[in-house]
Amino acid sequence: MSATLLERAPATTERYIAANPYAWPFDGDLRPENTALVIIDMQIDFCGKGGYVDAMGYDLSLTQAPIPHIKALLTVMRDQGFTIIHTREGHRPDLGDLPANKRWRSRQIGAGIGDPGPCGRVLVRGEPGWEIIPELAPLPGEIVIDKPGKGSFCATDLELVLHTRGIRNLLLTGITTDVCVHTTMREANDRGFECLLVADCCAATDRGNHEAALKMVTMQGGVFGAVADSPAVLDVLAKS
Ligand code: C5J
Repeated sequence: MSATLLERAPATTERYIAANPYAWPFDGDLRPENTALVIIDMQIDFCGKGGYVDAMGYDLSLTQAPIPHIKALLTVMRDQGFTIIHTREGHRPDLGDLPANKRWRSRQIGAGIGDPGPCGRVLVRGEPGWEIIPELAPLPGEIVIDKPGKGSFCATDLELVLHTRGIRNLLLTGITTDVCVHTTMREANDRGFECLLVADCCAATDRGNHEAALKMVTMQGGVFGAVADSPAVLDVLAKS
């Protein structure tokens, strides 16, 4: 992102969310016009019975835990006219965008991407397991980004969509904290976006990894942005 988006004229009313390690966003310019809620990979494959994460043997209660918190934030941010962006990790049915090493690794752990499973072919676009869970289903008109990798910017039009809408701030939610959420946050931060990771709206397949991912963000004065819980966000939004 060009420096000009960060250097825009300051908002007439500054608003800050209590966050770690700094009150977010850095300049208090928090408005529906310049801010998006990004909900990453809340798909059956990552938090539903019979999906990819279940097939790998991880505890689904971990990746299901953020669902009500995301729902609450989504409801308020929809009502207030913020941009809502959903992402889905998945591959073309012909697997032409699935690197051989990604497929090989997934087969090592018994959840071969592209192979048949209880929710259809694992992580393949159009299959039941690839769908976003009904509780968080996109509304007509909301942006849905299909991505073949962990980051939301690689091989997608997300950056163009954000620039076109004048979005500068991103609230990041979804699963998993240490993989797709973190990769997206790092990619966004390097592009100049101001990022907030909403901790209780994220989860990993391992509790320690979730905690470590949160801590990483807060180093160096907020090396990738800042971390807050959803009540702190809702508190500020309630005052608007
Ligand atoms: C993973 C994701 N963990 N959505 N994907 O493979 O984080």
